[in-house]
Amino acid sequence: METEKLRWYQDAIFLELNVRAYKDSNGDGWGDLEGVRSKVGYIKSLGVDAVWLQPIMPSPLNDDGYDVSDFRNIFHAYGTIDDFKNLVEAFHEHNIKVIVEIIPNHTSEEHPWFQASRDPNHPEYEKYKDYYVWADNDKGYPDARIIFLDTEPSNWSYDEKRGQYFWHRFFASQPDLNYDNPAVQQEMLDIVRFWIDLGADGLRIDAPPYLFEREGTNCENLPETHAFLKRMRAFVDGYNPDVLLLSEANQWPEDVIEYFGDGDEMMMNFHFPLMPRLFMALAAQDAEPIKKILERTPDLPEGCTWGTFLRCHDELTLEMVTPEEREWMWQVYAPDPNQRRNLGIRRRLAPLMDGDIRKILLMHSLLLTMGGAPFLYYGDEIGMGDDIRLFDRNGLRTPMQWDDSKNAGFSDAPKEKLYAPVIDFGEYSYTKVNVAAQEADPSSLLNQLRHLIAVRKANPAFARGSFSWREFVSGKQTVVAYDRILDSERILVLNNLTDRQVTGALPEDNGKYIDLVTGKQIATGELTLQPYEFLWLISAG
Ligand code: OTU
Repeated sequence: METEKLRWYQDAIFLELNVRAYKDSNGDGWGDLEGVRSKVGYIKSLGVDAVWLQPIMPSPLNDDGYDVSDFRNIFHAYGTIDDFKNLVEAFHEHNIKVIVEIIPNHTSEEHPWFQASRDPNHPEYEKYKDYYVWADNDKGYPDARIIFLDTEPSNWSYDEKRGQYFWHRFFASQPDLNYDNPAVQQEMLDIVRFWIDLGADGLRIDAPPYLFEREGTNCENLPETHAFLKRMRAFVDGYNPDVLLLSEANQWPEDVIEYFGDGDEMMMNFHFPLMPRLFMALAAQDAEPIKKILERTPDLPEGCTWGTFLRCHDELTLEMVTPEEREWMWQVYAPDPNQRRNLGIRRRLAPLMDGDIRKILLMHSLLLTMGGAPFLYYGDEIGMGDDIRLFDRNGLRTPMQWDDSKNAGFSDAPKEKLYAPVIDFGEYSYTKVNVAAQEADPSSLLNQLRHLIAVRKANPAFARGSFSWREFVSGKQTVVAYDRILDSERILVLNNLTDRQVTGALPEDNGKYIDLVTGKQIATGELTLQPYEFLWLISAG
């Protein structure tokens, strides 16, 4: 792979976090930018290179900030624009980049544009009347699927004031912007510039497949949408070419590849098809699903990379699997129907792994060594649990568990003022699962992950070496085995997907190996992996 023109994000490890959930600095029960700033040292200690802040703009929070009511300001409980600048400065002092969320597809219904657009008596109606997608009936674009299946009966909703229907791919409180209107396109480019000017090193472009609508199509991945995204890229390249455009197109590999263009569109996209297959492979104790999807994954243009992840703030989406695979995944990982949401599973990583630290680490071994830029989700590094009694995906977004003091050290506010309850029950209670306890324990998940991240960073072959499959047990795929090779660095990775010991043969061709995680020397020949054990072995010549 090309190493000369390596861009900062191609090697980076990212942490996704929700400001609301991280640390409350002023005792109002809500996390805020100052709170995050007080934790920059902790974030640095994880070894991450970049932080993705989930939406921080003003919003009625019907979709947790993905329903923006003002693209040029900060949600009141999180602080001010100055707090944002201070936070960016603090991250930059620690050499950590900051990614801000841009939601181009829709706004909140409370956005002034929509308020003007829906009301013919509004003084600015003429200016904004075509900012959204309006129609006289709800018959248009019948081939577009409904994404939020659990709550939305239709992609159209009727607006009394305007006397027309408006189009929305997500909640009805999130009307879609009309990209056929050049003014809307320009607004979005201006908003991109606004956040770059404030110091953002990258922008996560939310839900890009849905920007345009065309009759007779499913209204996803349209050529017009790609044309606009290319325009955004050209603008960013001209304005500040170091800024990362990270797109979130939840699509099959052959459709996602279009979002990279010829290296002239988005620089990174999440690998949505790979993610569920990591969980499938573990449950099936068979590497086949991973192999198949990587075979279907095209090479990327230069300067581009995949964002890889295990979990995020959304449900573990099963949109990019077959209906049969989805049924099976639900049975295995979401036996309680209440754990299911839309076409996915609303659970965190640790509970999905039955709290088994061996399985949690094994999944991170896959995440950190298969290539791409890995994303961690806040709290998963200590094995936080979820609270499925909370509505929608909120159970995955509970306060960060810092220690075993009041409110898990998240906030000084009275318990009832917290934006969401701290997890205070069961095996994931903050009294048992928290940062302070794990800091003190060298064998904790937190400390083991820190070590794995450090090893991954010290060996660039993990990020950008060539990838080739190896066989460990003849004729069987119970161990995910592959080589990562970069120049003279040659690493063999073995991941035992099973709950049993597996004996196989280490290839003799490389002489001896060093275990990168323990530093121990390993002889070639027969080797037994313990249940869920993984090894990162570098050839020592
Ligand atoms: C994204 O979601 C965000 O991550 C969600 O938190 C928002 O609710 C949503 O946009 C609306 O702004 O559109 O192309 O399948 O991947 O809902 C992907 C689950 C999206 C998510 C999907 C997603």
